[in-house]
Amino acid sequence: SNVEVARMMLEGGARVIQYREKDKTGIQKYRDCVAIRDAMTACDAVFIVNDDADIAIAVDADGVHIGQDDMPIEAVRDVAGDGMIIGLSTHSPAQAVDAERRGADYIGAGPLFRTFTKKNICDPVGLGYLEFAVRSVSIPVVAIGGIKEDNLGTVLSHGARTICMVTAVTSSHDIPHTVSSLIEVIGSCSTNAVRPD
Ligand code: TZP
Ligand code: MG
Repeated sequence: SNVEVARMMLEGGARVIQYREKDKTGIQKYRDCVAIRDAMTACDAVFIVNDDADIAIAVDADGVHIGQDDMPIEAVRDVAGDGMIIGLSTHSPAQAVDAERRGADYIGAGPLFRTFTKKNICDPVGLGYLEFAVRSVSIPVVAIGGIKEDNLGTVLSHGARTICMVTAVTSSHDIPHTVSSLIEVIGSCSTNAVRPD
């Protein structure tokens, strides 16, 4: 279940988890999020809810994540307040700059590679865009889309400091071990800091 997977990710040391669920009802998502919120509070980890600002607020999540076709970020900010982290998916340099200007707390940059996790997704945006985003905005840039153990080094070498992985984690037969070894790779990458500051 979502809750079990989240617990195993926490066991492996994940510091941020986003709840992303497209097939459940509001009440099912709310119940999942209450349980995940509790598990994450116990670990002092950051909990972000995808799409549903109302659920994020109701369960006292740390943040909400929206996409380019969702409500404008200003409207989400009005509803969610200044204390809520708002993340915005971006797919181009113009969107990255715009997201920061409009008050995003972090951006997603991707999809970097082909992925089957998300429906109706644009073509891979390329590592050049990741590099642009890391150098050009001062908010965190979350690299996303088709990132696996075998291309993680490449993603890190293009400046990513924060990595989002779905398939690479959820398809594992030992999620805590997979998460902790991925974190070790990320932590040991010496090129993991290209921002000129
Ligand atoms: N947004 C851009 S790519 C993506 C989302 C939600 C899916 C990432 O999943 P995976 O399995 O790590 O490619
Ligand atoms: Mg969305």
